[in-house]
Amino acid sequence: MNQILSASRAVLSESDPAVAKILQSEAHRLSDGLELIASENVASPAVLAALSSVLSNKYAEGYPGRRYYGGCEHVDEVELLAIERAKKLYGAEHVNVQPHSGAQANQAVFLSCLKPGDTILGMNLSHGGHLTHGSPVNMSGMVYKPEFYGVRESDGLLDYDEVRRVAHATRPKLIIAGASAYPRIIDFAAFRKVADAVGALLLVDMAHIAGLVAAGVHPSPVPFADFVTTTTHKTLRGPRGGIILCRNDHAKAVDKALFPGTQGGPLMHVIGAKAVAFGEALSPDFKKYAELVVANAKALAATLVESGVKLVSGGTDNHLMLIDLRESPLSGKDAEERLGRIGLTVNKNTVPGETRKPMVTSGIRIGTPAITTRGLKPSDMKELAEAIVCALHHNEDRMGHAQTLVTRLCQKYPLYDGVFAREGYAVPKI
Ligand code: DSN
Repeated sequence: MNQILSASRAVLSESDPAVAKILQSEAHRLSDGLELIASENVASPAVLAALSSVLSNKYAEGYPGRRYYGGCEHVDEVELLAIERAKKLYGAEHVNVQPHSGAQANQAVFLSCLKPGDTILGMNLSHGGHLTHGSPVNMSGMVYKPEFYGVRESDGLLDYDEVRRVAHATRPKLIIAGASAYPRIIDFAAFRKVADAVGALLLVDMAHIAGLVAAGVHPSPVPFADFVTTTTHKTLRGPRGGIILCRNDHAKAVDKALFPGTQGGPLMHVIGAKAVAFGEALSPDFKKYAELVVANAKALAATLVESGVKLVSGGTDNHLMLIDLRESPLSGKDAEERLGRIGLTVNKNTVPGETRKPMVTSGIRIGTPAITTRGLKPSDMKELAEAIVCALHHNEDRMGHAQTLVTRLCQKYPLYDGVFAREGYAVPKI
């Protein structure tokens, strides 16, 4: 399988050494460190093969059987296959697999059911929400009237009483559930109850947890929501992109809002890769993978807490945790930089009660989807936690030891079974 990677690299090395060199540097970066960004993963060689396929050449505006271009018979097949697999994966009535990203999936849902100026209610960005759920710097907060709910400062948990209170006070047309930095299970039934009480529609953006939902290790929002959006590249481990799931009564409006409402030609190679990823996610192996993502996160969180690290909400139920650095001399930015120096890639993140600027922050978000794909197990989390703790101690003497621990884990679990390491990184001279 990994020969696919070697073959495409060989082609590029010969035809464009400049780009090949950059790609190989990135392969180095990925191989020689551990990816802990909660929204990233390592797509399979089969997903990458579909991405670099002839499907990229095709224009196919429209939908299967109703295109504005000739020659769409095969891309129709692949889009229908992606739809059928996504429906099976999530038990959804209707699926649109064309969104280029999660942001565009959300935008299309808004266009399908809202008028400019309508009120939307989403999770506060600094409490773990998402930019596209009403932030004033995003189109969602400019075109619509955003209101927000958040987590309780005392325990870091979603405050469903506040959701209800704000919903009753502001009467939103659409309530948005879903987060990009929330480490606990989300109660979708509670959101449905609030939406029904105020006559709102419910959108769940499950981008972060889509793989966990597919594997049944996080409750599904599909029975409760009018619309569900997700990216396909996070815990779901597919290509970068988005999809929309909805009930049949919203299908026509959603499809129209996506194309021609907000997008032009669909990326057929990405849709092909989505079909591959959904096929992988339907396999029993994927269920084991998702269970291990959560087991690794729980083991890492428990060891960090034992070592005195403060986590928002005290732990995790899913694939991520948030280190709270409000009492540390290090900011989130400092911690991101120090962890980066020992090969641990993370992102700085705001925490509830944040006082620092968004480019500085008082938190670090850590996720286990990518390291689990790489092969790390709960028994490795002690070593990983030790490396993190050393780097966060603001003590230069311990950085060397931390680096040794990370290198040992990278060598124990080579990326793509070591295809990059085995073949070396040599590229022709430019
Ligand atoms: N930017 C993504 C994340 O890192 O969570 C969300 O879209």
